[in-house]
Amino acid sequence: MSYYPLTSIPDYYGIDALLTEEHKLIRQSIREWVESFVMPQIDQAAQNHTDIPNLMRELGKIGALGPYIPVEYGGSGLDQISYGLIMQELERGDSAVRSAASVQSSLVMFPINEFGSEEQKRKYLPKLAVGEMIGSFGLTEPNHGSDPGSMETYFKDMGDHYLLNGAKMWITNSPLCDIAVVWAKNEEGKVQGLIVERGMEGFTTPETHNKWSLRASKTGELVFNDVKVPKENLLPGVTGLKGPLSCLNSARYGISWGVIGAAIDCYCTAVQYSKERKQFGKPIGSYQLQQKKLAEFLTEITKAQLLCLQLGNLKNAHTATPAQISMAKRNNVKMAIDIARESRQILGGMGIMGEFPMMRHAANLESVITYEGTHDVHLLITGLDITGINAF
Ligand code: TGC
Ligand code: FAD
Repeated sequence: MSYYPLTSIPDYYGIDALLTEEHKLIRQSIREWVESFVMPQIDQAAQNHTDIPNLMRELGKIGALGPYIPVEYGGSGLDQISYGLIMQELERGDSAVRSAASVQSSLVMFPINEFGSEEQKRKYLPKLAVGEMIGSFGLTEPNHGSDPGSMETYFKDMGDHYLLNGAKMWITNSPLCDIAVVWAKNEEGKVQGLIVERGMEGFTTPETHNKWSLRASKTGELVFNDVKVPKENLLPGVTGLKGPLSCLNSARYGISWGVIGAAIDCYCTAVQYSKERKQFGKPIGSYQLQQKKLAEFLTEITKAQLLCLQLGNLKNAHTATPAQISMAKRNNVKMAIDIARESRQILGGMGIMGEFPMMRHAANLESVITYEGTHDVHLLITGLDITGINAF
C-alpha cells in the first residue's frame, strides 16, 4: 500500500478534463492493480535482487502487454494516451514493472506487428499479449551502445537457414525470455531483425548480476554461437537501422510517461511525510526550504504531464517526430531522477529505508536515464534537429 492517499496524486492543471472516460477507467484499474499486486512485494523483490513471480502473466491479465496492438492479434487496440497512462501507473510501482511491459509491448510486439509476416504475427503476438511467452530485444552490444549502427553481430545465408553469430549485452529479461528480437547485419552489412527462440542450439542468455539499479528486473546477455535460425524467422518488413530505432520511438514515448509515475510516488510520499514529521515543534512542511522543494516538484510534474499529453496527441495523429520523443524522454527522466533524489532528503534518515520508495526509484532511474538512449544522446538528437549538424 502507498504511504499517501491515492486522492493526493496531483492533477494541478486539470488535465483529467482532456482525457476520455476510457482513459480514466484504464488508469484507475492499473492504479488499483499496482496497489494490490506491486506495492506489497516490490521492496523485497528489489532488496533481494529477484524478479516479481508471475509478473508477465499478471501484466497480461490487466491488458498491459501490447495495449495498442490490434485486437485480432491479442492486443487491446487502445490509443497512445492509454498506453502512456498504463506506463505511468506501472512505474509509480517500480521502473522494473514498467520496463517489463514496455520491452514486451514496444520492443517485441511492436516490431513483430510492424515488420513481421502474417504467420509471425499469428504465431507470437497472442502469446506475448497474455504473458504466456516472454520476449527480449537485442540491439546493444558489448562494444556498441550509443552507436548501434556499428554492431558486429551478423548472419549468413546458408541456403535453407541463416547462421547467426555475435553477442548482445544489457538485455532486459534475457534470462527469462522465450524469444528474442535480435538486430544483426546481413552479408551486405545491412541491419535486419531475426526472431531467435530459446532452445535453438548455440543460443544462451547468461544473467548479469550485482546491479544496484532495476533490481527487480532481470538483465543479461544474448549470446549466439553458430545459431541456425529458420528463414521464416527473419522479419521481412524492414532493412536498416530505422527498424530498431522505430521500436525505440515507441518505447521512449512510454518511458516519458512512465517516469512521471515514479516522480508522483516520490512527490506524494514527501508531501505526506512533511505534514506528519515535526522538528523544532512544527511540521517540516511548514518551513520555506521544504515548501520550495515541494512547489518545484509539483511544477515539474505538471510540465511533464502536459508534454506527454500533447506528445500522445501527436502520436495518435502519427505526426510525432523522433526528435520530439527524444525531448520528452530526456526532460522527463531528468525531472523524475531529480525529484527522487531531492525528495529523499525531505525524509531525512528515513529516506534511505525500504519502507519508503525514494532510494529505489532514484537507483532505478539511473538505468532509465541511460537506456533507450542516454541523456546526452537525446540532447544531441535535439541539437541535430535544431541545427541540421550531426554532433555525434
Ligand atoms: P542515423 O544515420 O542518424 O540513422 C540511421 C537510419 O535510421 C533512421 N533513424 C530513425 N528511424 C526511426 N526512428 C528514429 N528514432 C530514428 N533515428 C534515425 C535514419 O533516418 C536513417 O534511416 P535511413 O533510411 O536513411 O538509413 O544513425 P546513427 O548511426 O548516426 O545513430 C543515430 C543515433 C545515435 C541517434 C541512434 O543510433 C541512437 O538513438 N542511439 C542510442 C541507442 C539506443 O537508444 N539504444 C537503446 C537500446 S534498447 C534499450 O535500451 C532497451 S531498455 C528497455 C527497458 O528495459 O525498458
Ligand atoms: P556508451 O554508448 O558507451 O556511452 C557511455 C557514455 O558516453 C554515455 O554517457 C554517453 O552519453 C556518452 N557518449 C556516447 N557517444 C557520445 C557522443 N557521440 N557524444 C557525447 N557523448 C557520447 N539494450 C538493448 O538493446 N536491449 C535492452 O533490453 C536493454 N536493456 C537495458 C537494461 C538496463 C538495466 C541497462 C542499464 C541498459 C539496457 N540496454 C538495453 C542498453 C542501453 O540501451 C545502453 O546501455 C545505452 O544505449 C548506452 O550504451 P552504453 O552503455 O554502451 O554506453
